Amino acid sequence: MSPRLLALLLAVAPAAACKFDGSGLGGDDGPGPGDDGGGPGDDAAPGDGAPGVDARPPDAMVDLDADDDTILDATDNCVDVPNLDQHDEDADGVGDVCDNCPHIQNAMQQDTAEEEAGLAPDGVGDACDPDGGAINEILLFEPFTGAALPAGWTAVGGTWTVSGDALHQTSTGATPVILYFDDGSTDDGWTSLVVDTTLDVDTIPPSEPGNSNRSIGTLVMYAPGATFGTGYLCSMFDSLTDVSAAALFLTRLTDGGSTVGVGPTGAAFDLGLAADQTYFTRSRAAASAQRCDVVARGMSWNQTAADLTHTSGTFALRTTASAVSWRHVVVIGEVTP
Ligand SMILES: [Ca+2]
Ligand SMILES: [Ca+2]
Ligand SMILES: [Ca+2]
Ligand SMILES: [Ca+2]
Repeated sequence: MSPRLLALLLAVAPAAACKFDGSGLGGDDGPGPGDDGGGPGDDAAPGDGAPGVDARPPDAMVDLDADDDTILDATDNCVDVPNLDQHDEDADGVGDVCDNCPHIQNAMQQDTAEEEAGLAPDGVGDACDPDGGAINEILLFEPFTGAALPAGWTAVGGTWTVSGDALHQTSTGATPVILYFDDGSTDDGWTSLVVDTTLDVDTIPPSEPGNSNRSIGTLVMYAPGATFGTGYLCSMFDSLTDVSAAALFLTRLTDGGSTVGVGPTGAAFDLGLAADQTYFTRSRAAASAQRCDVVARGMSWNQTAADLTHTSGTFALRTTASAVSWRHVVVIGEVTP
């Protein structure tokens, strides 16, 4: 227990002891349970027969701060995991560090999706579990609470800053800009990676020559390259000059800036990509199947492709001609039992 907390407990001890008297609040007013005297004040030794209220026996003391983070259990949003900052990204009353879906409100923390498959709960809540038939794990939760890019993030073009509990990308030029994550881990035990983001579109510039297309996407299984790298791009795409071209694309990005479409060629969605809107996106890539969802729009695209040649665990955020703020990024890995 911290010295600060101990001091706090000692300061409140006389008031707490009164509760054991049972004869009234506000000092010692006569005989009562646990009271052996009748005089005011508190004597030090339990059961000593001296006037006054006996001190509480040590074994009756309750640890009011189970995780010793100086936030008492009664108000701690993670009772068993120290979290002095009490940050609660999704405002569901459960602190980030103990929330089994830190980005989706699920105050009940239900985790029963694995039951049907005869598996034990995997610690990923039903509200965000990509597959109850597999064992998943939240590999990374980045709420961007600091004042700078967290460790492991690298920009390829663009201006990226962190402030106000979000990551901001403010470049709106026609050239794609990328921010990728790589913590140096080479764990390839995962059969698929899921990347969830919640983002706010801040600005989409008016149509300009060479700047008519705008897109916001996530690259999964990303590997940096000489130009833009490789990976599967789940992207919301919109065009000011051709509304019918607005689409949700799943594309295989090849280094050199070109893409090989594996998404809905010719299938147009009215995406309505616009400023002042919030989107929740989920991108998923496995060795032979990819999926792209923009949940807020009820849109998704599945693709089976066998051309995946890299299994890097890294991922990236990518935009073209759009200023965007990401509230958080969550990466969930999956192991098929
Ligand atoms: Ca605590
Ligand atoms: Ca929460
Ligand atoms: Ca939650
Ligand atoms: Ca689960």
